[in-house]
Amino acid sequence: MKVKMKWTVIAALMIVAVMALSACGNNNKDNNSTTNTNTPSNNSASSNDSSTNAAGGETKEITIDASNWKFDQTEIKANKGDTIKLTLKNSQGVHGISIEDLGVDIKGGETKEFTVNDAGTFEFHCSVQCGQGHNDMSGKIIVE
Ligand SMILES: [Cu+2]
Repeated sequence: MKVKMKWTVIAALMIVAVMALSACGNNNKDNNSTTNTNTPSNNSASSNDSSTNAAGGETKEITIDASNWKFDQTEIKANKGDTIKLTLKNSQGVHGISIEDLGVDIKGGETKEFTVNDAGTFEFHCSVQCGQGHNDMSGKIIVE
């Protein structure tokens, strides 16, 4: 009787063990399928990000060097949605950059970050009365 009982107990334990294993297997499959459904949604999220980038969203760091009486860059090109990080460096004299249409007004050594959301040509000019060539100090940002 005792031996038979032992075998019954072992058989029962084995059945429980097999069920537990298969239950674990099912759980793993469920976890995997959950991970799999998460992965495509993550991918679509990142593809949304890249489509935002395709529509613009690039950050352009531009340093304009000003001297008497010119800016070293007078034509800056950007795409709609780009962020422009504009720095003015005065290598000679005292100058500023003002882009009225974009609400930008910086002095030498300053940096202004702004986003261009609309296509167009935005003129900038020196904002400091710097002398005889002051009126010649201008340029434009072309947003396409
Ligand atoms: Cu000036």
